Amino acid sequence: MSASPDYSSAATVRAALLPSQAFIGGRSVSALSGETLPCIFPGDGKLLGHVAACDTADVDLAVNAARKAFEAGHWSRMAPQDRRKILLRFSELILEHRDELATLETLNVGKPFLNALNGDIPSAASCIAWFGEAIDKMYGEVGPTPADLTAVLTREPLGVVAAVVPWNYPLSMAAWKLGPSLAAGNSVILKPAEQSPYTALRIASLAMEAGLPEGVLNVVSGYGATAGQALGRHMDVDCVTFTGSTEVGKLFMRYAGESNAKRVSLELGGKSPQLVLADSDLDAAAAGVAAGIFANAGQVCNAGSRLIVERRVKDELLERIAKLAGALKIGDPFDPSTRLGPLVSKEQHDRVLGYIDAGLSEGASLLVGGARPAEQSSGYFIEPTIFDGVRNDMKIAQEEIFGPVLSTITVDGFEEGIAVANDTIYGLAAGVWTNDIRKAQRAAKAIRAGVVWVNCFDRGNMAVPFGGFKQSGHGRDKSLHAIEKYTDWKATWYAC
Ligand code: TXE
Repeated sequence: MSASPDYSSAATVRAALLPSQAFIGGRSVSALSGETLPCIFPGDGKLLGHVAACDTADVDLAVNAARKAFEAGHWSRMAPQDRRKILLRFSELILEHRDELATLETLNVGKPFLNALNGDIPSAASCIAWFGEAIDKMYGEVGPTPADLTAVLTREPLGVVAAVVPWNYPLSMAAWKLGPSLAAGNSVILKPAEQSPYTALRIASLAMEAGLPEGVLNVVSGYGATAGQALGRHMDVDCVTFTGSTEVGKLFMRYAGESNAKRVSLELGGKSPQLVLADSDLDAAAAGVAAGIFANAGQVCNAGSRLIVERRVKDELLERIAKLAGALKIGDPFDPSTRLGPLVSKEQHDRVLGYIDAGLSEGASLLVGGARPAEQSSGYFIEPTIFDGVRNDMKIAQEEIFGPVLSTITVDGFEEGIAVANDTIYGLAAGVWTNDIRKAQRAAKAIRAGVVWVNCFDRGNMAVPFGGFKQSGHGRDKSLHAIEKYTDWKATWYAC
């Protein structure tokens, strides 16, 4: 990186703080095989350190520890009021370690430090607190039965939950799974992505410090094909909750079918449309579209990666989005003025450049960006990129790029816009920009997606569910609906 400090040596200074072991049964442990995996700082591509590369044998240990803890009942049968206190303390400890966790997150994935500090970390803490607060306010049910019988419906934890999460929001995604599954009384094995294990490993000991009994939260760092697959195929895991690619989500359904028919919930990829109608406020739409594709360098499952715009305002809108893209400062993620950090890995960098090439060879026209920024000679940076003249059957309109690349498709009117918006295998999210209330409502009803934002994008809070239609998955994170993923209803009949 040009004229910027050498963060891999800064990281060496902090090396003592970098986690390196998995967390199983309440203890930090190396992988039984002694194998490790490397952690790289995406800002310069240099090695930070190594963490345990767990495989089937370590996963067995973690599942045994989790099962033992579940059966012991210290957590699973603890009064919800007491679980609440521990989760609230856990949330506080995350906040107390906010600087350290944000540093780990930025070192691992290269996102701007201020985003990690003010976004990812507090949002993970508030998620844990939200579910802690919720759990002692949820009631069972009594069935409508004849007078000689009483049927009591109770929500029971499932047992052992495996949470397999990605690298784009490592701690937040972990919290979305941990909050509701732990609150409901389950034992959990968290598998962070191989690119981003640090914060997951660090919070395991914070959870213990908060009072979580040993074995209730285990963290197995490792590769997907080994540790991830071992969890998916394990006969004693009751549920997998996954966020990641559609391809791997389908594998988890297969693993479940080939093992113990465990419950699987999936939050997968997307190709979210941003439908901008000619009557919209173009300044607001441009700001929403730019933020929707360039935030987190486009590595967002609900990134608004397909701009579908009415012809008569297309040029005007693109001019504004291009101006916003040009103003984004790219560079060192620890610099407070940086808005666009690097992509997470060399693999992801190559993949996104490959999509840019595909766009060019399929005949789309490159309006801005399209390459590594000239000033960044190392690290995995890509300029904010806008394609015009995209057809919806092109690769860059159909496949999830997961980088700062916007594909613009021009339409002649509302109906065509809706048809194009829905012409995708995905259905995670969508944005609609219009000042016509009727069109807004018609669009919101017609678009097949789990989340539709009207005249805004990527808004949310913990009380509102998030998840997709179609091949973007099933099951919902956040809100009380998330508890449904980690509990089963038990009907108990009493004869009177
Ligand atoms: O995801 P993977 P990758 C999309 C995005 C991105 C692409 C590839 O388009 O470009 O996926 O990213 C674990 N069995 N999303 O390869 O592989 C893996 O270790 C069991 C969208 O990083 O899906 C990690 O913990 N587990 C997404 C998790 O799956 C396996 C976020 C996610 O990794 C496995 C991330 C296997 N065979 C990527 N292979 C979103 N929805 O936000 C991998 N894993």
